Amino acid sequence: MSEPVKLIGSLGSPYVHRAEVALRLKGVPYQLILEDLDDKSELLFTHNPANEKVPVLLHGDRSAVCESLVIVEYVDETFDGPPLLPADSHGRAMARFWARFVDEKCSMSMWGALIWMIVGQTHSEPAETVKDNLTLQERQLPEGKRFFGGDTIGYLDIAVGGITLWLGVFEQVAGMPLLTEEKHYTADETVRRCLPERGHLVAALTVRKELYVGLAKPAVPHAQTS
Ligand SMILES: N[C@@H](CCC(=O)N[C@@H](CS)C(=O)NCC(=O)O)C(=O)O
Repeated sequence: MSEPVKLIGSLGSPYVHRAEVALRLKGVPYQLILEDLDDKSELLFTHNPANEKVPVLLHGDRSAVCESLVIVEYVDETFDGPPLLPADSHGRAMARFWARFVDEKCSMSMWGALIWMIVGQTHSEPAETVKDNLTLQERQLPEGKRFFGGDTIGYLDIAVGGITLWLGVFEQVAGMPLLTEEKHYTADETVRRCLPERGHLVAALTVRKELYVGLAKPAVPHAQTS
């Protein structure tokens, strides 16, 4: 019998989404254990003492695998099913580089952009940075293909997919367009089954809007709350 797979996650996390999509594309049954990030459990502290973040993958009695992209690679190498990373080493190097680029250059400036958008600064530096970096990353799409993985969803699609969904939600919360949302990834049936519900994301972010504006005040001159 195969060993049980458990995923410690939280509702609406783009990083947890990556791990779930990888497991689903590989056809691996898993149990999702939802964590309340405002009141973290002993399970999370025990299995990810390094940074106490989700997702965390538990496979049998092995030590936990943490970090969403590390999990995607682990799932790819461990389980049968369609390959997620390219077959050749150069393709793998490219996919890993651009996935890291998305995390380092897009995810962080995305939060900055959200704050600026909320306080009404459309043409802020972080928003422009997200736009420029995503445009640069999108150029990696193979000619005539829908996905970075070619005809099917691969590692880089998974890395970018959750982030673009969140950007669309940020735009909705801030009431301003920043980017056009990616359509192919979110149209995929496997992806759709574990996509965070958009209304839930919008509601969760809207509740925190005042908090973000508070955070923005020291950084953004003349930040407005209305
Ligand atoms: N680099 C990490 C980021 C994970 C992350 O930021 N997870 C958030 C949820 S979206 C979290 O656990 N936050 C809790 C905290 O920061 O204490 C990854 O790719 O897995």
